[in-house]
Amino acid sequence: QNKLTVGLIYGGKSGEHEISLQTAYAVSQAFDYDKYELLPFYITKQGEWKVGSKLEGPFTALEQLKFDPESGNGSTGAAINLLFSKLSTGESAIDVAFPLLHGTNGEDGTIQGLFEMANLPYVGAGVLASAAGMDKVIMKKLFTDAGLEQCKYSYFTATEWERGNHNLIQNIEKELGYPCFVKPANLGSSVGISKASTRDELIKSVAFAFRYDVKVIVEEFVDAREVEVGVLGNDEPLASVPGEIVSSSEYYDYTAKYLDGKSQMLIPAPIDTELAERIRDLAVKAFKAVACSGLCRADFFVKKGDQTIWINEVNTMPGFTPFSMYPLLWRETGLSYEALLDRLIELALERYEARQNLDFENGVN
Ligand code: G1L
Repeated sequence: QNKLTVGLIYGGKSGEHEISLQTAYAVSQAFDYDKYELLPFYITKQGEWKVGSKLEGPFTALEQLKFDPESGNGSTGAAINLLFSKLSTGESAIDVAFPLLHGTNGEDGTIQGLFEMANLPYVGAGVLASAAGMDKVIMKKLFTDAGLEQCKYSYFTATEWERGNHNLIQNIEKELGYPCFVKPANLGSSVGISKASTRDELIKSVAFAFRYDVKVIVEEFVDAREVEVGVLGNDEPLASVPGEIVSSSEYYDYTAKYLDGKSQMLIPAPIDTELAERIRDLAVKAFKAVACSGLCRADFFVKKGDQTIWINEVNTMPGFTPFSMYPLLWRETGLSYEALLDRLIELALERYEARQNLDFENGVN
């Protein structure tokens, strides 16, 4: 038989454990089982790996993803042996890895590194882009280098702050002003973010953010619309139509989906074609700026007055249920959830092949 075995890896130690399980469930529903079979890998909240048995069809209940004691193998060793079987036996248990999780504590690129070591194709961004996309400061530096406009920001380490924060505070007040947003530099956690409107609040906000990372970034407040674009591809990535995130209540007469009750998605974004085209072009530039492959969601601010477009961030691991922004943007652009999964796997295999053919991959260099 010539079906591709997809290693679906989900769960994990991060706060997004449950979201990951729900996403893996939805992804399992959407695979074409004439073409693929699934080998599920579940990482518990404690970080243990469990491997299930091969699936010729989707999960039928969410509980199945954690495996019952009889059907799942609860040993991390067994799971890792399967993941590394290409190296140990020459025969690979999976043809392509599909990770649906953040790396440990948000420091990403880690799971991608594991696939590199196992010599496996994998869906989504590589080590470098995953790691760069997880660090707001590194990401912003790459955007600047690519000539993308963005908000003003300041950053410092815990050590620098403790050594003396007087100059840092003065600089923030002079360059950014109030209100400003204080965030842990690593994007892994959506926690630790707060808004500061006074010097007192700034000091409290910084202390709060330092609970989640040793590096903190402060961003100027931007009064803008939030517009997001899906990017898909490797060398020559394509951009989806843009979508807009709006705080609810003001808008209800668009075909909108609720995110969490507080905001909603407008797909496509109600903006004129010329602006949409400029944003799509910038989304591809942002993808390339972080050396991305596979996919990312590029998030922009569009300033309310002059419609200046600022890059906010790229997310190499965007929400990925059929009701999340990224898949919905592609659906609106003409690519169904099912077709999106096919394309992502195709891109994973293409990237792997292209890199396989390089001399250094074969030990020549
Ligand atoms: F593999 C992909 F396609 F690149 C991929 C990987 C991870 C897409 C989306 C995600 N998203 C996430 O892992 C999550 C943090 C939203 C949890 Cl499901």
